[in-house]
Amino acid sequence: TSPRTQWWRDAKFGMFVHFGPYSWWGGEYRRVDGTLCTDAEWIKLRCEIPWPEYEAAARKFNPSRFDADEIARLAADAGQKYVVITSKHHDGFAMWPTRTTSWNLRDHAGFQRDLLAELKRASERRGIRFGLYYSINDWHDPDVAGDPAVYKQRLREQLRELVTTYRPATLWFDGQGQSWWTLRDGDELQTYLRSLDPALIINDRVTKSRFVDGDHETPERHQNIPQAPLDAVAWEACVTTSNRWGWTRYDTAFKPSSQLTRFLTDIAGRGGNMLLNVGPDDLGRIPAGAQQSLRGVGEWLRSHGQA
Ligand code: JFZ
Repeated sequence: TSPRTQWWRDAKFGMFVHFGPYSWWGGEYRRVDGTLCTDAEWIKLRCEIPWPEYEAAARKFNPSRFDADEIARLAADAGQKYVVITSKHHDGFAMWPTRTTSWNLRDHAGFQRDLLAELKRASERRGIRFGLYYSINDWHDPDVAGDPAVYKQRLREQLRELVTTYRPATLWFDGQGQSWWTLRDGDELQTYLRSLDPALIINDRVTKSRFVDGDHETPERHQNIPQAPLDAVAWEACVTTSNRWGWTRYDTAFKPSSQLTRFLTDIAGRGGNMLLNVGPDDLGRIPAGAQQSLRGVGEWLRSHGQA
């Protein structure tokens, strides 16, 4: 409970946004033999899409309907106090115009706008803090397999760009469970990031995860409600509005606001934060069902004097 993390612990409720070239596929990949393979942000790996094909699709990725003002307004209406958007997911595609690789939204897809800058501006204008998700693992970068030391240097440079350009309030790491990513790498990265911005809030997946492999799984994980951690440990449950993180055409079962409100009060009541995910579609629009669920949570919060 340090003053540095006070705003985050007070925030209780944030918006998670999974958006990238995987969204272009809408969760469906038609194999050459005509069969359909479905996934979401893991579609490249799970459906074994060849890189040339995935890269060609990413060129067509054109999120022209991404409306940062609308997203920030939705978050504000829902009672959310921070947003965390994917700057780079496991497919390695950078959603900002990085100098470290052309595998990014501007150079590869030819999309000129800077969506991260737009969302930061729109959010902060509404008093909502801006945060970034970043995947340590990177399926696209050849140095991950070839020379991890070179990749780690590039990763550091990407994060330097992100922290100095967008000044995120929080960094949400993921994809840390690779043998080449050691506890020491995570510690060193954390120290480096704090040298760039001492106020940064960084999640535990920079090095380790609360969840460890064992002999059995704990069912809470699948409901996205982790067991209550030790007292005074800051924690955050991530939950998605539907059943997937990235947008898919088939995933239309949005959780009703009553369910999301129960999750939120349960999590907040046990001292945690809830990071509630939306997956914008191929053009960048938040699905109507997700919008409706979010607004319902906001209405409940307001009717109980909580927002
Ligand atoms: C990871 C990603 O692989 C996934 O695509 C998504 O971004 C999600 C938010 O994070 O998936 C995980 C990682 C860890 C756990 C569950 C899903 N876990 O520890 O239970």
